[in-house]
Amino acid sequence: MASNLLLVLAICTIVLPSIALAAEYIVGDTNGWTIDFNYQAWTNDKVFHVGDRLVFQYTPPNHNVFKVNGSSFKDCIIPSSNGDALTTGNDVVTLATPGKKWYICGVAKHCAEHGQKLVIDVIEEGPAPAPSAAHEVVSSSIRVFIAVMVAVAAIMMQWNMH
Ligand SMILES: [Cu+2]
Repeated sequence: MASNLLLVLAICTIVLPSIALAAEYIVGDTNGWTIDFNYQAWTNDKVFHVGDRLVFQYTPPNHNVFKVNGSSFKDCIIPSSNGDALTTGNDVVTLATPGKKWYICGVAKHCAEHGQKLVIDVIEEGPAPAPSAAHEVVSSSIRVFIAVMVAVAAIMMQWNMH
């Protein structure tokens, strides 16, 4: 029991920093993935990094998600193979590579007539230089804090045993 706790704390020490560095974005926030929403404005205050995740939330089959190229995005050309669409209504997309990513809804004229399209620019893994330093400080303080907690817990358990 006591050693289980230590194990959990040790795992947290390793895992926490990586969780803190990857962000998850609900596309459109509480509006979700829908028609007549300004996704361009939604992206304005956001910086997307490799490793971050997008979550498209909607009620299927009202919408779906196709990842397309720039020209298909511009002209709302829906891919012919429906198998390429994400359709769960809670579609998680991990941003694996840097560069522009384009997403459109393939249902009816949602893209062409209702602006249900999203373009983002994903930048290289790890935050830009300045924020990076801040993140590093934060995550290493968390690590130190947890390490201290583990040490304290270990000492307290020893006291209890003897
Ligand atoms: Cu749609």
